[in-house]
Amino acid sequence: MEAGVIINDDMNDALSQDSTPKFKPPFVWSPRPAGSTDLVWRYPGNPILGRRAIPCAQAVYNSAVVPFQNRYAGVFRADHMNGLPDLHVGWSDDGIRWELSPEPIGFATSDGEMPKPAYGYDPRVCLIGEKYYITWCAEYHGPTIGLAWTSDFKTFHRLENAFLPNNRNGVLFPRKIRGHYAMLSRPSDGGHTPFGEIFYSESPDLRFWGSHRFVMGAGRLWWESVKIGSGAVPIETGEGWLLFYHGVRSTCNGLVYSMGAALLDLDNPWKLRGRIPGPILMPEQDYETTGFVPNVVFPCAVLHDESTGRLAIYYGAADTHVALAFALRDELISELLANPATV
Ligand code: BMA
Repeated sequence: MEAGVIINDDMNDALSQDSTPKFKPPFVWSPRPAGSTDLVWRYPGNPILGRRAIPCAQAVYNSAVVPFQNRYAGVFRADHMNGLPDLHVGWSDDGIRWELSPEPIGFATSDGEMPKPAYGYDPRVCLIGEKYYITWCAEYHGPTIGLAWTSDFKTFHRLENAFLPNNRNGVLFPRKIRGHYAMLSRPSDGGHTPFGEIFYSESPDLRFWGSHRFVMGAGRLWWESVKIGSGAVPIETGEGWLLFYHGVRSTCNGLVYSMGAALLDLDNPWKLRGRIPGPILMPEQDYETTGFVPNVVFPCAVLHDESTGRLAIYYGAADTHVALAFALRDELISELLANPATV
């Protein structure tokens, strides 16, 4: 086992097949380093995946993982040697050492009108009821939100794309809200979008989406002044939905992607309750500042141990690696409540 990591076995006792969270595998955790006051701290063994993690890919990053039965399963972004990204399934016993399928996911669809996207990237995985839903950036005359479900991480059933192009960063909520499925997304352009705000949409059936509401826009502070986009599936807390997102600033050397946290109202999630003014993680380590795209941290998944409030954050680093960081739910919530949203 890598240094600094505590695998917490007691959790297994308290959990039944259908309890939430479904931590049958041990929760991965590394305590805050001595002397640090950071709200979010990194796994000392970072990065956990990177260049040539599978032979067909030159980088693996921006990926999403969930506990599944006794292990972890994930959907990973792999940038292939032909330059195009695609999605691959991965498995892990400890959430750190991953085995990735060398073959991209083949999405099953009976609808001949649904073309296979030329590329797919930035997956998120959300458990709703008994099904694991995958949202990702799928190509359809530009980037849009692809949607599929699986119950075994072997067969993936493709649904209709959620929105018209161009849209990115589709993130589902883990339960229905006001009787509807709910999703955050970020309308975009077809390139390196110079704008970006988070919107909320709802659907009765995961096919038809509407009731679109503005949630939050680029911030007043530099670190997120160009654009923002949702990161991980929101975490339900007594105070609201805890959302990890990315915020982007512009510099003389290009864009810089950092990580932020916001609190959304539980019943009306387009109402922003709190927003931590500064980034909670900025590119700093070599694997974040150096890579295919330097200076990027891009959260796509967070594991939550409800009983301890421990959070394990999976994020893409420099469009090259998957890295892991940790935080405590209650510390973030206190900080968010101390910073009520004004915009
Ligand atoms: C965004 C997305 C992400 C990527 C980021 C930084 O527009 O394409 O996949 O990590 O840019 O390059």
